[in-house]
This record gives sequence, structure tokens and C-alpha cells, in this order.
Amino acid sequence: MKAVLFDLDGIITDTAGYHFLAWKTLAEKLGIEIDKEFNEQLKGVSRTDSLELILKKGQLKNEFTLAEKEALAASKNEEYKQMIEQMSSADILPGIESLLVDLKNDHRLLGLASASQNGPVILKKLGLYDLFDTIVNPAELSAGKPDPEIFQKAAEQLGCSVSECVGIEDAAAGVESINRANIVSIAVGDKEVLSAADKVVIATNELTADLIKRIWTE
Ligand code: B16
Ligand code: MG
Repeated sequence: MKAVLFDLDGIITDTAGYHFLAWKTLAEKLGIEIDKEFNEQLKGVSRTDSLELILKKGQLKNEFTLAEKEALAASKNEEYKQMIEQMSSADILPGIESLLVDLKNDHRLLGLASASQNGPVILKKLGLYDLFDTIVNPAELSAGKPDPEIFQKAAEQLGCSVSECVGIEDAAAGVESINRANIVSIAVGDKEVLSAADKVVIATNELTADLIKRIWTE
């Protein structure tokens, strides 16, 4: 195993709550109600695709031009950026910082495969940016998760073959993306929702360098 490819939201930190609040503000302005259950569908999904899902819920899918949709997505992102302004190392999910340090000390490469265009800023706020060897730019992808492109790209940017990597995700679409890239997948969360993964653990503090190496070897 040469590299470990990480999702951000739900694995390194929990930004889902902020995304939800920012989308909720926008949705309310448009007269659309969204709840936490609906928000599950937005996890791991790009900003543009998330907006489409919200507009579809409010039956407003064909009511806006492309430019208007871009403005709506930009206004959500402005609100989201204000919310993440206060983030710090206290927002790293349990066990993740020591895991990243252990993997680095063990000479493994680390890649970020997040759908979030705010990924680099968030890693800097968490104090984890320098531990990563590469970050995929989601704006350069032709398709988002569950397409395998983002995890294939992360492996490629690290100069690794997919067989030398492990991918870690919390969303079903993300696990599908890892599996379709022919990368060993580890998921964090609900065993039933994430059953497609090679291994599922309940919480991030169960992720250790030894466990990841073992799953890759099996
Ligand atoms: P942004 P991940 C994803 O992060 C979030 O889960 C998803 O809710 C969000 O819409 C997406 O990033 C795009 O984020 O608006 O910051 O570009 O789970 O792929 O790390
Ligand atoms: Mg995620």
C-alpha cells in the first residue's frame, strides 16, 4: 500500500451541518423546505448537483437560467464560507490527526479526494494541509462521485496505480466511486447504507494505520 485517499466532509471533519444550514437559508428564500433527512442526499454531491436536487424538490428545476443558478450556488457558498471561517484543529474528527501522522511516519502518501472546492482552505484551517501530498481539484473533473474519476485522479497525481491505494469515505456515492476505480474501500458510518465497501467501521476513531494496511493486504 503506497497511498491513502481521503474524503473530507464526514471523514476528516464534519462540514455537513454547515452545508445544510447554508442550503437551508437559500432554499427558504426560494420557498423550498429542506430537512436533515433530505440533506443526506447532498453528502458527497457537488455544489451544482446539490442545487439541482434542491430545485427539483421545490419543482423549480426549469425556472432559472444557468447564470441565475450560478448566482444561487455562489450565494450559498458565501454563507458557507462565513460559517467555516471559525474552524480550527478542534474540528478534526476523532482519531484523524494521529492517523494522518502515523501514515506519514510510515512513508505512505496522502491524497484528498473531496467534492468540495473549499477543501484546501478547510485543511489549512484544521492545520492538516502540509500533511497532504496532493489534493484533487474538483472543478477540473468531468464527473463527480459516484463516478470513479476523482479517486483515479488522486492516485494518478500521487504517481500510484489504483491497486496501491486505499480510499476512505462516509457517503454511499463516495464508496461507489472508490469501488468503480478498483481501489480498496473503507467506509465510516452505517453498515447497511455503506455495505458496498470492503470494510465498514462505525466511527473515525476506529481508523488506524494498521487496520488500513490490513484491509489493503486481505
Ligand atoms: P463545496 P466531500 C462534499 O464534500 C460535501 O459532502 C457536499 O455536501 C458538498 O456539496 C460538496 O463537498 C461540495 O462542496 O460547495 O464546498 O464545493 O464529502 O466530497 O468531502
Ligand atoms: Mg464525505
